[in-house]
Amino acid sequence: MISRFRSLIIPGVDKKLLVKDAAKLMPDLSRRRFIASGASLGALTLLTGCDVSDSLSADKMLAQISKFNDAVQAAIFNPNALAPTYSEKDIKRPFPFNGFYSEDEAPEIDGNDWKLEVSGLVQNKKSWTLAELHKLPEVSQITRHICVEGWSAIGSWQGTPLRDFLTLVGADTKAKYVWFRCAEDYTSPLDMPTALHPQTQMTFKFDNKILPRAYGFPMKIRVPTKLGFKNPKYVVSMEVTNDYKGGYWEDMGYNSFSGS
Ligand SMILES: Nc1nc2c(c(=O)[nH]1)N[C@H]1C(S)=C(S)[C@@H](COP(=O)(O)O)O[C@H]1N2
Ligand SMILES: [Mo]
Repeated sequence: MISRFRSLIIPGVDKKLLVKDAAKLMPDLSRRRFIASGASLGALTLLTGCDVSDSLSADKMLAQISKFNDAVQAAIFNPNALAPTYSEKDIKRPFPFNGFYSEDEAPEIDGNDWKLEVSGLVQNKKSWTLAELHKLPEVSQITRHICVEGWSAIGSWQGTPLRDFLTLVGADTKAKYVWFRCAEDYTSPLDMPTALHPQTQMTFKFDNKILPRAYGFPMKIRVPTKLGFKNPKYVVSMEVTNDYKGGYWEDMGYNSFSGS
């Protein structure tokens, strides 16, 4: 639906001006972090919790930013801060699809053949079948997914906390990154504190049903404290590493930080 070439048009809002105005209102540390993360509309949405889809919420966003103080700033940049959660009625149906191709070109994976490769700084380097992964304890979250391209939507995801899986495979949690590779060669590095964040999830279901092809069957990583591009879908391998191996969007200039 949305390609990386699509320019974003919000009725009544000049995106560039809004981002500029918001940056001006921020305290120094926030502004530096915001600019380092790419100063996108998505990052603004993540910082303020406001969804800029019209001029009304743009005003709300600026009001929110102008209320920033040191305490708010500390909470925003605390790696343990929880992303807000929502209720059933807030879930967006149908949930938007996004990829660097259209939905009918999304990878089609046979769950019987698929395996998750676990490698790098882990004690147990075995590959996992889908049946094995489905036996892991399941938790549910209703959180907001925020895309750097300027849209956001609330969804419901079920799966197992990534930190529990990392413990299970004996990962070196002092390593710097968990690096994900996807079926279509999309890649994304996740910093270890975020990989160990309580809401970061190995996701197998969307809205309590097996993850549809559009949203990353058979497995995605749900990271509600980061922008959407740091939520890899169609994951085929997970490597625990101290090396920064880059990622699809990261290599195009989006800062790897991209989140709280
Ligand atoms: N493998 C893979 N993962 C990906 C992408 C992609 O193109 N390929 N796009 C990212 C981006 S930019 C977004 S916004 C979300 C979209 O997830 P959704 O289709 O579930 O809304 O997936 C992220 N993960
Ligand atoms: Mo995105």
